[in-house]
Amino acid sequence: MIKKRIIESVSKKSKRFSPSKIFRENAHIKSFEEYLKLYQESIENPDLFWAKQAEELDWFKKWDKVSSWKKTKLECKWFEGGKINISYNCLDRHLDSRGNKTALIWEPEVGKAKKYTYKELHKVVCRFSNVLKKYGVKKGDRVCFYMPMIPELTIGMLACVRLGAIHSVVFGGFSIESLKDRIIDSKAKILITSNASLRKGKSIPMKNNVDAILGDCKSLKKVVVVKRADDIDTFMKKGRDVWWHKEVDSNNIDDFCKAKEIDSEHPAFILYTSGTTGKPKGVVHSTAGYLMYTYLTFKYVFDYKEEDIFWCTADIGWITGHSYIVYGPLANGATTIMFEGVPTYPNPDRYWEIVDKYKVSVFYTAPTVVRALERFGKKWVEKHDLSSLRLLGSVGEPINPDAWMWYHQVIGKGKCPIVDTWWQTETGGILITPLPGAVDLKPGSACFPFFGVKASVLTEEGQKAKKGEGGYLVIEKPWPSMLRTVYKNPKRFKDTYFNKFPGMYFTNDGVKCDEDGYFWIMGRMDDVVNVSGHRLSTAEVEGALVSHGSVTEAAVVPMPHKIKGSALYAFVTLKKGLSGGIDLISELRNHVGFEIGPIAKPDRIQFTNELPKTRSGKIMRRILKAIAAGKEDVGNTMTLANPEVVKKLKKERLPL
Ligand code: 7RM
Repeated sequence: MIKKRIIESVSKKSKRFSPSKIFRENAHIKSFEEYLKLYQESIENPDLFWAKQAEELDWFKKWDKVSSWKKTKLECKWFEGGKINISYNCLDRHLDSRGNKTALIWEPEVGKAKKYTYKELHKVVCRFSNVLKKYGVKKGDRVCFYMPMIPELTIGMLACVRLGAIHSVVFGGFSIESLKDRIIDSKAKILITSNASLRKGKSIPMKNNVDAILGDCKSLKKVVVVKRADDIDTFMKKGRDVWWHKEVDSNNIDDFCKAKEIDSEHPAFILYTSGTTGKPKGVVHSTAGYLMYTYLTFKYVFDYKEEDIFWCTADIGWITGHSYIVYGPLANGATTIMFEGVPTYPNPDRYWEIVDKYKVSVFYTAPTVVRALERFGKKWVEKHDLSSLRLLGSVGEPINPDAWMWYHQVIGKGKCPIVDTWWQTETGGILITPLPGAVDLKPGSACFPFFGVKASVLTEEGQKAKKGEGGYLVIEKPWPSMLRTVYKNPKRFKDTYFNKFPGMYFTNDGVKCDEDGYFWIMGRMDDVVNVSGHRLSTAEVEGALVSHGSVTEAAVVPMPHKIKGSALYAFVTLKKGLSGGIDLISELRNHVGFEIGPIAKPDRIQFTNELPKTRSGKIMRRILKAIAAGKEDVGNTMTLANPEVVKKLKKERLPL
């Protein structure tokens, strides 16, 4: 175990934290020079670099061509001609060397944990693949998951990719309306859900709620239901709904299912994510490139060692869970933890209890969690032995230096490097991050691009920004796990990511690079907001608000929030004759919860007769954002058709 304290060296500009000698010596990449050398190789000769890395995976057939990029068609391909299987790489290939090693630890909210060795996980995955086959699931078919954080979710995903079926996981916290849209868009054949989810020790029905939308989902042939709780009466429609356990445990189901040979570029999964406008888009990820990239980033960013116990606290309904609970860790043969509960139940030391219980060595969470737990004070942390931790990670939003310091000192006891990892649903894996043995950390900076990632900062005009100058973060060339398209919407793929700076991947994040080349991510430049690390679209929330009978117009903006990072602030105008009160506020919040999910409920709703608009009738969200943030100076109001409304809105502003 690494006991030595991290050496803190203070540079003139900002405080830096270097890894301890022991950490460095044991790391895969041991120095900045080593990182730079490999990085340069990966940029100058990407095909050579990636071919070498790809040798670490198991292939049925090796590729003919490492990579190709047709800029005009926006067609990128990796490991073309190769045949591979994600499930095989996550399971079968470990059976000889680590069959009895724990692959998955499932920690329920309350009750007894479950552990699966690689052998056991392989067996249940095979059995469920056979169940899917029995229901006619074939390569390319879509299978939708709407589940709490239970092992069957991981098992089900691995069973899909084993057959080349495309999974689409819908976060269990989204509403059934959101689920319906996603099932319809992807034309899923099968839905896998649970009879209940557990929250604060209570079972909450899930499948019974889902029933309300199933009639509208014509593509669905079967609904497989996991029995999470015994105390819920679950309606099962004959011929359509089946129990997971009955299917999987049936005597007719075989323990083995051969992993299909899948073309490198075959889609592995769709994951819907919020965008600037309208409906969420179905981000499509590939098979070989995605697997390659999550495998490699997991290994280097988390400096993976065979004896590690890795815990990523995300929900699998988000990309972080896909890549760093399921695929990255299992492709490496790691032990990965999946936790069903929340950080504060039954007490605010739940996470630290788990770290202690399983001797977690690498812990990966979001800044919002760090801030929320910091608020409860050190005493909850000090109840537990956290000495197993050797590395910490952060993801989802910029981490403020105060939270970074608390994470570093109180959780990491000053000895664990923190990898602040920047990436997106679309990028499939981590793109900007420190490598923990090689890089001196600056709190709040995601540091440097990963191997093969050509990241740049561009000005509005598309020029390279100067050191210290803010700009747009772009990735100049495809990397293996770049999204391949937006499901059934290539135009949206092009417009969202490749139009602003033709041929380059546009991230929609603002960034600046300092004099030492460190990247500082400044956050979204579009209408996407990160609320407690959950990615939401203000346009979508506005849409939900105006779909309520009493609302005429709505403008939703982010407002700074101490714990959540950002909260949602809604300005709402009502239909003639209506006046807003507490009851309507709670009705509107619930309505948004119903349309999108509880995480999207605005924290504040301010009613107004008018919204500030330009002469051409465009709502000036920039001004509303300043008002919500409580700024005295809201910027230029000259172009407004109704500048007088600003004063009134400022006066009636609702503080947090
Ligand atoms: C992995 C994930 C993507 C957006 C992205 C950023 C923000 C994520 C960081 C970050 C600053 C980070 N996927 N973001 N990580 N900002 N520092 N380390 O979160 O698709 O749900 O969100 O999250 O704005 O564009 S996501």
